[in-house]
Amino acid sequence: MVTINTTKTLYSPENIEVGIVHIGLGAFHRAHQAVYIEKNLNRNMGGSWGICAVNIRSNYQLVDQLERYGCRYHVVEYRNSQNGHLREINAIREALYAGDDKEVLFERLLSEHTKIVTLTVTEKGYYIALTDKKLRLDDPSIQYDLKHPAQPKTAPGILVEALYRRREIGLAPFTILSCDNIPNNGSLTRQAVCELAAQRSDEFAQWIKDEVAFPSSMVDRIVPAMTDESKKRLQRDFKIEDPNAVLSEAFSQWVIEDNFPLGRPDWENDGVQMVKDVHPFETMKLRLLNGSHSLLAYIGSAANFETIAKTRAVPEFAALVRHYMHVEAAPTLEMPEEVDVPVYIESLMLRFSNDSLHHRLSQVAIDGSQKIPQRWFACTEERLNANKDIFAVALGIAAWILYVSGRNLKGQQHLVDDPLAERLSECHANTDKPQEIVRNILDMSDIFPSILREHDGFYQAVLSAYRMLITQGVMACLTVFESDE
Ligand code: CS2
Repeated sequence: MVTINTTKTLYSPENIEVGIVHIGLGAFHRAHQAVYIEKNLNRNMGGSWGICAVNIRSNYQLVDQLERYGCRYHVVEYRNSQNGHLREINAIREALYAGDDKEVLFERLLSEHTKIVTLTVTEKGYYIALTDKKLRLDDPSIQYDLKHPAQPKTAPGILVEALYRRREIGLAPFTILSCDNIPNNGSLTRQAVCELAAQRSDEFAQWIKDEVAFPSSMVDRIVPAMTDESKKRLQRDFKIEDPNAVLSEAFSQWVIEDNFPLGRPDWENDGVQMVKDVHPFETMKLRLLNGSHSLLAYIGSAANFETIAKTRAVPEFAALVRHYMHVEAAPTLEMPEEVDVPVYIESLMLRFSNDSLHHRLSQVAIDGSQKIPQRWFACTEERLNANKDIFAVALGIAAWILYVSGRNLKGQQHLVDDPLAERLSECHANTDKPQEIVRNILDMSDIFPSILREHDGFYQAVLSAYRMLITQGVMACLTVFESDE
């Protein structure tokens, strides 16, 4: 029996002005930023911070379906399998699909009411090279945008064109707020936009640097992709017939650098932490939460587990994750003052055990080549420099190397959803020698920085973990981590 609390919309949605354009409408946006805006509108009984949520390349269906329901949907927040909170959400006032024709989107972006553009376009959506942090000008999509600046395909292309047009008509630029899991996501977005703008003129790029604010933010809420099973569960537990409903954990955090020249919602009254410097929060969350997630995803998949909660429930896996956080990651972090490391780590362990989420390892495993560098590499470099072991990360990388072969230890196949999937798979082609496979992968200079590529200790650590993984299996590899559960 599930205990349900309900929060309903208190304002009149039809009176809400759109002040925010969000690019990247998916489950995460619906269960995170849109919930904060809903709280804001409810508390203020309305306002001008409604959202126009946009997809630019995929997921037309969701846009269409949301529009059919007047953009009203529900979020179910599971504290655990017995307690849930049902929220009605009307904060998204408009859903757009801007595929081949971007003019409706530009109309929105050129409105004087649009003060903020938020983004969840995933790591790869910024077209920034992971190693030198420069815009990937040779990427075919960026090349396309350079040739068709008025009908761009990428998020940076859209932002550049919209800023260009706003400047032409003398309208102050909107603030751009990245909500993706990337360190320094504000400066990274600025880098992408300014470099692309510089292809038009240096003077335009300079104007962006001078006039446009790119605050950084840290976002945190575990939101599994919806499946038919989870939709049925929502119907059963909450009696809602809503194809656009999403479920999430109860926990939610949003830390934002307070830099909004055109104004912003009074988010601080809705639980958002408005701060001067987001960096310690971002790195803490990325390395501890996301870093652990990726470990569970790849090592858990090698052992044939399906969800984060089921994997974390195995004491040896819990020991691995605790070791990774306490020993390999946390000591390399400059933690936010108010955060107590052991308390934060145990709160993550608890969140990972939320079995109501059915958070699939395969979801976390997507785009590994784009995710693991910012989750694992900084602490690894620091430990290698100090001649310290990297058992957990080396095993994580070994399991990821196995994962990108498209097979698990039993030889069962799975899809590798990653922009570099083809090249990663080629590293396994024509050889089954561990030393060659590991070398081929670690030589990929668009993933591994030279400091790791050229570090023999790093290669040896990954190779020995990979050998052990494929010859003795996952559980044998986990014996080095001491279990206390
Ligand atoms: C996960 C994140 O899929 C992933 O890579 O690690 O989506 C994670 O659930 C969120 O960042 C939690 O805030």
